Amino acid sequence: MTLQRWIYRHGRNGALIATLWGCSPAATVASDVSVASPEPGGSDVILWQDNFDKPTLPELLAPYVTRGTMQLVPGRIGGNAVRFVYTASSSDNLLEKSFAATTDIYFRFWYRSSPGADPSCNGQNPSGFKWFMAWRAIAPRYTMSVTNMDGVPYQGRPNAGLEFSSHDNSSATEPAQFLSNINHNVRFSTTNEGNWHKYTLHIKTGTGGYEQIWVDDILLLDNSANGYDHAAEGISLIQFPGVIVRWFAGCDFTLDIDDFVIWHK
Ligand SMILES: [Ca+2]
Repeated sequence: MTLQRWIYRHGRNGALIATLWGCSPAATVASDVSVASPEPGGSDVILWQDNFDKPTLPELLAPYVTRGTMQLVPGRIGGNAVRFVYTASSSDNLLEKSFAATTDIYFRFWYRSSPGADPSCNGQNPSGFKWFMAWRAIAPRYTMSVTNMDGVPYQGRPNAGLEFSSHDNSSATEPAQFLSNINHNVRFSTTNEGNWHKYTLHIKTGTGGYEQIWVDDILLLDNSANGYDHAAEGISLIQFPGVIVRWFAGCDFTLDIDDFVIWHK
């Protein structure tokens, strides 16, 4: 086995060990094992971008259809952000945005919850919340959740607790929900300490389509090798940060959103 192949098989730890041995892995190998989340750049087409740095809440919300209770709060890197206040009277909170139908599309935003935020409310609501919904105009939508559900059909292990998951409602073969198959050590329940975290989603519709989710540049979910069926129609509307499937008293929390961008290659 060549050094490069051995490093590839053993990932970052392999590269570190090789470095400690005095070997110098080639730059091309390092890029193979690094899976940073995509960002718009170069010739990419920005479909929508918002830093939420508006002086008032009405101005901030003006470009969107909205639902629920929102507030203007300090932003991630200065400026402002939008806060969604989850309570018994406001458990379905969202921004909605339309754009040209796109079959290979990327979304990125930053989120910050109040410390200890728990959309399952101590497991009473195992469905969690519909975190990010990506709609086709005619065919069924995608529902990206934060959920305690194990997924149907069973994927061989129980949900680790409020995993980021994916579901193409148009698919007959993809589990609902499809769990974080690459890395479930990073979950909503490990990122709810009150700091900002980055969520990145890539959806490719149609034959050969798949979904990928990163949080804080860590690839959590990738079903590109699974060959699930998907409706061909592109995404043309999104809604987030979404509805709590069942609300239980005593679990109020807030969720802040900043620096949202939608793009395609
Ligand atoms: Ca901002």
